[in-house]
Amino acid sequence: MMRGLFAFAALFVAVFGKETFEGHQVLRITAKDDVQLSLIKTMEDMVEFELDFWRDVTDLATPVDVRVPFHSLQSVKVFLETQAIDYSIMIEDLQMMLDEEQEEMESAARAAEPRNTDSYDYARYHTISDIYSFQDMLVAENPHMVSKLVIGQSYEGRPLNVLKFSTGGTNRPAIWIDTGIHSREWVTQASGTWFAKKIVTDYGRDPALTAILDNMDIFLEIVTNPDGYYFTHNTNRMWRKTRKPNRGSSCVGVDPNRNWNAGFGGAGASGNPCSETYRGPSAHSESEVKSIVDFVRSHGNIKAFISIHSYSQMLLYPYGYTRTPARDQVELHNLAKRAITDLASMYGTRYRYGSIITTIYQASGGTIDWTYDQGIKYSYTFELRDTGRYGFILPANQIIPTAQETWLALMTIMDHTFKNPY
Ligand code: BHK
Ligand code: ZN
Repeated sequence: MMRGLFAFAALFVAVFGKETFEGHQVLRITAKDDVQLSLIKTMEDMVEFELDFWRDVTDLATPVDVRVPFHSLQSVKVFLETQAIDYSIMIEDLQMMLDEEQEEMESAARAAEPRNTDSYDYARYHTISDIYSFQDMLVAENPHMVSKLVIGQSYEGRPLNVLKFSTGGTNRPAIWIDTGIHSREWVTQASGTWFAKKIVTDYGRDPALTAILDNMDIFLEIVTNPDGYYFTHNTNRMWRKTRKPNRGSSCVGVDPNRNWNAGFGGAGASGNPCSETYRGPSAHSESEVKSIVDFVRSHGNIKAFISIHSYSQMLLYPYGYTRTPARDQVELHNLAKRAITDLASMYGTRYRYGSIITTIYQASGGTIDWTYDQGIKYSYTFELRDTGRYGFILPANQIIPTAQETWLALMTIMDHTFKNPY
């Protein structure tokens, strides 16, 4: 019966378009003790509730944020109240927030198409085709510094574009930055677009960036999960995973931050294709992941790898799959502290920092665990704004401030990488 209902819902969306979130609430749940923490954890297995954990169970200091569909609201609230678990309503009606976001995007889209990257509206969210055009304009405007590599294609056949910023040399030591591997984390692709423009603007003006680019290359993949990104614009704003169908299941997609060959299959990922943290049938099964793996291996000279997510305001380093501290833990920790201090200097935005497993939770198959084990010492993940007031639906007027403050932290990491060759 339940299964039939899901199938019907899926069919409805396939025929009539966009999934709506009317009456969905995002609840913030705060555990008082470990017993409550494990009770909240059991909610992950209540499949019929169709809960979407925006921020998963971490520790007593970090609240859990969960999107609850209208049909489950009563039951979930009764469950929490019965167990005397505290919660508050972070988002009253998710669809109302999405309508505002959509309205803002449409009013921006009615403006004239940008003819160059100066007239591109960095303070708005954009479709994938806008971002693809942006990339081509940036290359055309800066032929001596920017080129576009296509490192592969997504499951649905979209190009996996990587912008290469280089002032010469062959196979210089390089810095990798990716945004949007989780498609619904929209502020990350928007910030990535801003970073691209910032690099061409600051080269020759900012001495620190100029020195870096005179000696190293920067690779930037803005839309790292293009099928997911397209899907968030056209069908389901809350989509996180890839869009490859799973054999033997009606659920689609793999979590591309659990698909890497680093502790793959261990705790902190799911073997269930319907889970938001489904690891996939095998390591690197997703072409969006495998294309980066092949690129990193064939390049062979990447010295920093920075993978950008949202939200929670955290700067994380390996490991996620093991409690064994990274060999470079002390250096990574001190550099993270400097980076978040510089980030906070602009607008006072506060970040937490530390290893993945000690700061959030155990997660296996994650991106930067793999890159670190490949020998890329400066492997970091950012979780950008905010801490949950808006979560993934961060208002567009926060894009530029988010990108600006994050850029300070990126510069700190890139500068350290440049000055500490290994
Ligand atoms: C970050 C790095 C490595 C492993 C996990 C995480 C947290 C991240 C995730 O994959 O569960 C949370 C998230 O998407 C929100 O960006
Ligand atoms: Zn993410």
